[in-house]
Amino acid sequence: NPSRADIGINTKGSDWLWAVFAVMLFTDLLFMGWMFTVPKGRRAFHHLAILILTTASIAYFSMASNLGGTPIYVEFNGDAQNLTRDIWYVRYIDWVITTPALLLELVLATGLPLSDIIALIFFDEVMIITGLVGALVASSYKWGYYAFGCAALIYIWVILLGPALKSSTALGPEFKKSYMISACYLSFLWTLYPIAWGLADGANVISPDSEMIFYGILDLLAKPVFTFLHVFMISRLDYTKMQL
Ligand code: RET
Repeated sequence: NPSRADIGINTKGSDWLWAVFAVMLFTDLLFMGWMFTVPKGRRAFHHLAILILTTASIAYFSMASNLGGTPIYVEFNGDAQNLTRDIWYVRYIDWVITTPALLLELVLATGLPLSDIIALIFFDEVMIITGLVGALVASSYKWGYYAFGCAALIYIWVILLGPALKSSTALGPEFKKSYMISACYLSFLWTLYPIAWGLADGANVISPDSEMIFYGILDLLAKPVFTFLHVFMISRLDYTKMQL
């Protein structure tokens, strides 16, 4: 199947990536402007959003320029047929920086104990790095890495639904409400990432172009849309209670 040997993205794919790049950069600049309107002690969540959107802008700049991917041999039905697929490793470099920052956006508004925050960040890193290594492995061992990554994501949910929910509840009903909205939104979106991985880097059943559209929509919802929703909601809360 020669189409499976296609690497890289076509012009349309690249136009889409430039569009995502533009949104990331534009919303990044909006956040910077917004940050200057709030007092210094209330800027932590803006800072996180800015580092998330800056990282995403650079990652999308790379992918739109057809950089940050590399052809990797892939197996079909256990046979090494000398076919390759472009693995976009720049995505994982983006995620290893931005996903811990997204989790911090969420839990720093809950007063979650530091020990739980450390565990959360560690499992997030396990999830992303196993995803990267799995994507670079040609044989079916890649699914072993994927399983470790999924287990780490499950542990993240356990912390979000257990201790983090408990801490936000202790801060008061308005904290609990905004936490629940952000946590449900984030948890739902994050389940779609391993599905995209399974279809793209894992089973190689969707083309890199379709992968760009799938992850691109997810990244827009998980980065600019999430950070704006979240920071708007928590700007109405009493920051002194968060013990930042
Ligand atoms: C991988 C593969 C290994 C198993 C799991 C994954 C989950 C990735 C997630 C990524 C989230 C990315 C975000 C990016 C920012 O916009 C690494 C795909 C579970 C949840 C939110």
